[in-house]
Amino acid sequence: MNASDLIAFEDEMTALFEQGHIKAPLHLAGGNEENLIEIFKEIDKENDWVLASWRSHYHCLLKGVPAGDIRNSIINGHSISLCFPEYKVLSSGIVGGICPIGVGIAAGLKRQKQAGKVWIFCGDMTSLTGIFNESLRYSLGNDLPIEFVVEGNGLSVATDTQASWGCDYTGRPIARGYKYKLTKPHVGINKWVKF
Ligand SMILES: Cc1ncc(C[n+]2csc(CCOP(=O)(O)OP(=O)(O)O)c2C)c(N)n1
Ligand SMILES: [Mg+2]
Repeated sequence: MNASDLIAFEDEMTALFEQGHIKAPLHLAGGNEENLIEIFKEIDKENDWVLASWRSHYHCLLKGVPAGDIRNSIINGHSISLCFPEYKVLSSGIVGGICPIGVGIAAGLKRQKQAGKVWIFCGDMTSLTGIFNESLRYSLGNDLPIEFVVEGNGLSVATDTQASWGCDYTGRPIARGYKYKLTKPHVGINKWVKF
């Protein structure tokens, strides 16, 4: 999957949404294609788990979930929490919801001496919540096979993260991260759709 493939998928979802085929929240990505492609080069498709947020279409595609399966799940209203456990992909629409789930999976992998690790992808605002920080500290303290990747678009919906929190984890050594300018609205396609 290259950047054009990812963008083409989001364009297709935009069209389906506009035509009223997706009767549920849709969080499109855009502007972070190359960042994710780089990070996914490090991910073991077979053994690693990828846990993402409400904006997870790209993550699913890059992990190897067939585009048709993702499309069907989105049409069925699950864009906000796409889960494909058979491909070791989980996501949640709850801010920080994936963090403790990822810690549990990582603890299980370590205890059972299984291959692979857990990748947690979450937004910059999520990285400032208690649940993220507890999960990160516990993982570091217990040397769990887990990586936290902060996806820094600088926004929490429409609130400037740095201006409201006075800090930002993106790129700090404690958690990895990348910065990008989201080219899409937080949710939806900036148009009213009549169902
Ligand atoms: C527990 C909880 N509180 C509030 C929300 C509403 N909410 C959805 S996305 C979001 C902002 C998240 O910002 P960030 O973590 O930076 O993610 P981004 O969408 O920018 O990638 C909020 C507050 C939610 N989904 N879950
Ligand atoms: Mg954000």
